[in-house]
Amino acid sequence: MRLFVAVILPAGEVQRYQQELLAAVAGRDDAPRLIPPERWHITLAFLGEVDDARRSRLEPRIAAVAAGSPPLTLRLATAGTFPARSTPRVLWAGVDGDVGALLTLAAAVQSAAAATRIRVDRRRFTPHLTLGRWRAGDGASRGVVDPLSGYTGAPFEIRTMTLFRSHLGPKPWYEPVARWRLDAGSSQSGASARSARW
Ligand code: 3AM
Repeated sequence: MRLFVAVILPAGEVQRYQQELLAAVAGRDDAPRLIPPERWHITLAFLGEVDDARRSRLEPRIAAVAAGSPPLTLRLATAGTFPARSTPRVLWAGVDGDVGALLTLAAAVQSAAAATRIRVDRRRFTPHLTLGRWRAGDGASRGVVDPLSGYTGAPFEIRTMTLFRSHLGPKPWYEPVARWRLDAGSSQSGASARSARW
């Protein structure tokens, strides 16, 4: 199965940013194809195809990472495209706040995957929320970023991280298959990390 680890945003912030996004792209011919808000997430590690045996060795390692990681406070801020200079393919919203801790968390998840012999792409990790994608011939332009670049959202807390299974196809969807609490600093770390598993 195709897996990735990500954090998701509170519904209130998703709703608020969706308004912002729709206002920014409404009526524009150069807008990307938007990702439905129910699929919005901030990827920590893309794991690719993982078989059941590896997944069962991976999960306790990720649980241990979560148990040792503090909750994070983030907010959405700025926007950009990948690639940054040539024809854009991906429109994203940036994050600020506990970005150092988010990078540490992503590196720890990637190490957990590597320890399970899952090959992860360790290219420079830029935390982002993918909002939309352009396909070749879509008439993409970076101008869509301008109305979003001044946005600074309200701070929100990230208290969990999620292992998603990615189902590809005409209507791709992401199935949460495990979720762990970010539990460092909690008085009952070990126990609650285990009970948070589903
Ligand atoms: O959160 P975003 O949208 O940045 O782009 C895919 C998405 O990231 C990424 O994993 C997330 C969930 O699908 N992804 C998909 N295939 C990938 C690959 N081969 C990949 N990331 C790296 N390498």
